Amino acid sequence: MFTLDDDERAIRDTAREFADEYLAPHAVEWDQEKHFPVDVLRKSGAVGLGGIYVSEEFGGSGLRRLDAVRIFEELATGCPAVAAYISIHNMAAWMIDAYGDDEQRRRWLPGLTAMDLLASYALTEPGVGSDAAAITTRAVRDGDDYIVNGAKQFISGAGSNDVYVMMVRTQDTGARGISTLVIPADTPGLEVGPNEKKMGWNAQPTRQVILTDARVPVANRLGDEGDGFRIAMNGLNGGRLNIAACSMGGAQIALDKTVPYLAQRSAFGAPLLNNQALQFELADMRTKLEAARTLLWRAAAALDADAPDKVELCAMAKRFATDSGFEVANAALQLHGGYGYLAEYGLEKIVRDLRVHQILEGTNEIMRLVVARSMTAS
Ligand code: FAD
Ligand code: 2MC
Repeated sequence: MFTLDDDERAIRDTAREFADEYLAPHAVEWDQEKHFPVDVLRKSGAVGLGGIYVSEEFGGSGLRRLDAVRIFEELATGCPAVAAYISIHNMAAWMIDAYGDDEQRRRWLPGLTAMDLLASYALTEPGVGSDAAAITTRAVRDGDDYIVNGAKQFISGAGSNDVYVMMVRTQDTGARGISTLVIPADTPGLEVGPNEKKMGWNAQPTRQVILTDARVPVANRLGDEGDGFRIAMNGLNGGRLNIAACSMGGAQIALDKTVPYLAQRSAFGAPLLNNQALQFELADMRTKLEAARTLLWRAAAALDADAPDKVELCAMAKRFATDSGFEVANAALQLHGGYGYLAEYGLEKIVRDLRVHQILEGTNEIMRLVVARSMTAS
């Protein structure tokens, strides 16, 4: 698992070349201007990044989760925020591939894998985040349609996307009363709120989505009524790995910038890099990233193998890699002194982007809850 073969290296290198050419040169500007680079997303679709683990039959790249985490790490070296949006899009596309019927897959996947269509994942609501089984957005059956009413909060890509993979309540039976609908963004009755002002992730929009008597065909439901929570959670297992990988990429590039910086910056008559305290800090940063990457690849392999412990391994990897990634990026900023705090050095942007990875796709407290439950369940 730890020595990449030629194919695996080629996949990883292609993602890095994409990041170097199309993401890194613009990342600071996109952050400052809150620009969502849809043209670049379309380019990423053209090189197979729109459906990384979607089956090839419907335009996907048919790769493994293990390939995906390597890809997202490389993409995030260019811009964690854009890489993370691509990861959410991939999660939504995979849910359609995994739980849709052939008609649904034919209808949505070619556009999604090419990234001609952009997808969002809509679970969270204004009053419901961690306790996802408590969602209240309601879909009531009316002939061949559902009438959907409610609101979704913090929806990444909303307002610039084409489809929502949305979790809605169809029965008052907790987790078992949730269904998943694919809702076109231009559905009458679906409106979006203003782009939220955020600490990071400025290169992708975050908006509230409000549904008022939105009519959605029953034919747009993935799986059966009541399958929605399971579909949402299975999507998130892979999503959590990808977000973890985005933390790795952001932190790795921050570390990569730090070593040459300390070598060329002098204080007290010598390069800062000569200072053993700082060398030890660098050693700890690298060790943290290697440990996190090792766990991440192990969890990705478990998901590929559908191993019985995949859920808790994905949660462990998400928690550990996003905490480690943030700590390493923040340490890199510190080692750049005052320059680390300046936007043009790119480090403060990475720190701001990585901070939210400890919150979304399941907070790191919820990841601990998932791991603890796996240890204490009878
Ligand atoms: P709460 O659930 O209210 O939690 C508040 C605090 O309490 C947290 O620290 C939490 O960890 C802690 N807590 C809660 N329950 C427990 C417990 N049992 N034990 C210990 N601690 C607990 N959601 C989507 O569906 N789609 C998206 O595209 C999306 N994108 C996002 C983008 C951004 C920029 C942000 C900030 C959020 C996004 N989210 C999205 C929402 C995100 O998943 C939620 O914010 C997250 O799941 C936490 O929910 P909450 O904000 O309601 O916090
Ligand atoms: N994978 C597969 N199945 C899962 C699962 C997972 N990760 N987590 C739970 N399930 C199943 C579970 O096995 C159970 O199945 P069954 O009924 O067959 O026994 C069912 O789902 C209900 O699970 P629980 O009994 O554990 O449900 P509970 O309500 O107690 O807790 C919890 C669930 C807290 C783990 C879940 O609500 C959760 O993950 N919350 C965090 C929400 C979240 O991650 N939001 C992210 C939004 S997306 C985002 O942020 C983006 C940026 C896109």
